[in-house]
Amino acid sequence: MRVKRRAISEACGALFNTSARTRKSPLSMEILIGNNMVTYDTFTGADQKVRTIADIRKDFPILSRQVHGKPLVYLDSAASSQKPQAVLDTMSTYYQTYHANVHRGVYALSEEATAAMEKARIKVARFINAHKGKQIIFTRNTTESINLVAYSWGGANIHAGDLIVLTIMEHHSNLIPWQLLAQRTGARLEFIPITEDGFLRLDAYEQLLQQQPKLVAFTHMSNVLGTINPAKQMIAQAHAAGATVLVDGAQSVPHLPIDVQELDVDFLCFSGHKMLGPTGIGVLYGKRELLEAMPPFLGGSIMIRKVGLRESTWNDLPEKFEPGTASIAESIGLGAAVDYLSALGMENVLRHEQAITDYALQQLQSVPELTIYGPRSADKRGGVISFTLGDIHPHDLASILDQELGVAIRAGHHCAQPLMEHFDLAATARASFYVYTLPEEIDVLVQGLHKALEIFSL
Ligand code: 7TS
Repeated sequence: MRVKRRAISEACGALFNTSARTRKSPLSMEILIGNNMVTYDTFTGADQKVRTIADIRKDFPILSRQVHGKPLVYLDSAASSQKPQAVLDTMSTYYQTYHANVHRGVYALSEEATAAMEKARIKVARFINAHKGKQIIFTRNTTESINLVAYSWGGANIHAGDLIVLTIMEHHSNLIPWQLLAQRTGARLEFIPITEDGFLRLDAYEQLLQQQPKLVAFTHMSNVLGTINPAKQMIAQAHAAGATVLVDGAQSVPHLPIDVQELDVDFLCFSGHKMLGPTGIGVLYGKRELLEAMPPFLGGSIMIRKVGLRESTWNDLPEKFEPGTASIAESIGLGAAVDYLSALGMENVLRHEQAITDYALQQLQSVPELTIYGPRSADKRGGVISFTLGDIHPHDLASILDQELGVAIRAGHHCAQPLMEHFDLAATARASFYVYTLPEEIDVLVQGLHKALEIFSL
């Protein structure tokens, strides 16, 4: 199926004029964003140590491999990030030296494993400035965290006729659980629309709030458009209207400094695998009074206090929501990922990604027939760029980039079909960046897009 050409340029206009001023030639890898001088290839960590991106890349063994005989250019971190050696070593050490089940053994190995997992919980709590470790519920991923809230909190609090406000830019993981809840309860769903350049229509949001929704759930950062939504303001407005708020932080927690107390968010959901951690571990943060009042989601194992044949009582937080053997290695690995990101400093992570995104937006202007979706300047978006190239199907584009140049990008609907429909598209190509992304990799992407145009014009 071909991407529909119509509406692409109409909906999104021409390529962006980025706001950053280039100081020297791109090769010098320096630009200004706001008042801050940003270098593309060096990184001053939270500890004030200056690291080059080349140094950071040495921490990620996979980045030195080749694909189709070319150095790997990994531009799909929004789908899943790569892992530093520290995370791999931490998990391997656990398996090699102190693996045992947690929260049940009274012997040394089990106690060591339990202590390591609980330490990781505290690290995650500090990373997002949660008040207590017990507000961090370990799940498998963002999807499971949202389902937990929809099933448990939603089942207890949402009734027929209640309104749930979402946005049209949600990942399916922050849409389907609410559809299922609405089907079970008879609740109503309404959606905040977006502007042409991919911002939420806050005027429409205000109008929806006048209908006094019970819940507002939105993504902090769009995995398609890169738009960073004004979460703090939206949460305050929702609270003023009496709504509870869930924020899908799958794309924001890995890339922006997050302070749940400052945001005053009720629930925040995110995944370890997108923030340098392993797969199979996700987080639900919740306000304590909400989590304590919620009934269990899944039953069995250590989520109980006392079990009878016909009824049981529940454990305290966080165990009430963590039945079954935990993802022990994965939670400890997530703790190591949080250490790694904290040493870099999340302000610096954001700054690097804005610099790389800005560079990419500039360089992509050289590609004819390219249309980019989303906000027009790097300081209003995260490191995700979705685009279409003429009539070339994004899957063809992704295959050419992979086979010709070893570039990994994602193509498809990005689990955001309603958003695709809004733009009258079947699919887009998407490049996404992280702490290890080099400007030279953007150059290879641009080279690949020129090559694809050549191939398709034959
Ligand atoms: N929410 C957002 C905003 C996401 O980007 C994703 C995954 C999810 C939820 C679900 O995360 P999971 O860890 O439970 O799978 N996004 C993508 C993506 O953009 N490409 O692959 C996965």
